[in-house]
Amino acid sequence: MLPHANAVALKLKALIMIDLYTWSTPNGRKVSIMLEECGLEYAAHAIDIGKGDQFKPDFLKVSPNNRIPAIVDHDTGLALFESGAILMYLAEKTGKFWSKEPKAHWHTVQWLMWQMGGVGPMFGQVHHFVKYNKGKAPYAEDRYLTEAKRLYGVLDKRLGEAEYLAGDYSIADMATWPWVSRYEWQTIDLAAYPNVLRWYKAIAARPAVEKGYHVPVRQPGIPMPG
Ligand SMILES: N[C@@H](CCC(=O)N[C@@H](CS)C(=O)NCC(=O)O)C(=O)O
Repeated sequence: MLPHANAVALKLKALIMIDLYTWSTPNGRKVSIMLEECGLEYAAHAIDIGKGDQFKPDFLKVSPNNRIPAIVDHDTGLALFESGAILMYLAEKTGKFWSKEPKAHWHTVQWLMWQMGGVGPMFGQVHHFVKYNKGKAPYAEDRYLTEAKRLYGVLDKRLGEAEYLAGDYSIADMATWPWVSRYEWQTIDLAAYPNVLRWYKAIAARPAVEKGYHVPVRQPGIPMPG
């Protein structure tokens, strides 16, 4: 490489503070939305989980659980997997979207854990059984859809009390919203959950959410109930 080109490449690398390894899924979008919300410089690397990219040795060095998303922060040298941990890390790094006021701080953690332990795994099972394997396991379809509807009810109740999960818009909303954006896959009518619908539309209208939604591959637009 020419010395000048070398210098340009080095400068570009310095600007790209964070490498994001991701795919167009709810867990991946949590992190691209947060990066966009924080205005951090990042490079998105597509890990096509349909083609098995998550099992490639280079990716496993960053994410030994063979799942997206994962990041490498060149500013600190830290590599991280697990979307909830990444959201907390980025919120702490930037001082954004995670209140330091104790009550709001712990409510953010509480709703983030609710998403990580409840919404993500349960809605994921709904996608597996109801969308992709319909008719093969009626018991599992019913079990996971019933649980998803229970979780939608909990979400609707909370959003009837507060504008966002922890009061102000936070990493807890960024973790939950991408899963709700798959409401069609879940055969869920958002009109049945009016507070969720209000919250869903408000978040969808944020420019950073629109940008983060299309990382790493441009998709048809954000699903929007009529
Ligand atoms: N708890 C993990 C779940 C990550 C996860 O399940 N990622 C999926 C895509 S949404 C994946 O990479 N799947 C690849 C596989 O199952 O091999 C997180 O929140 O980061």
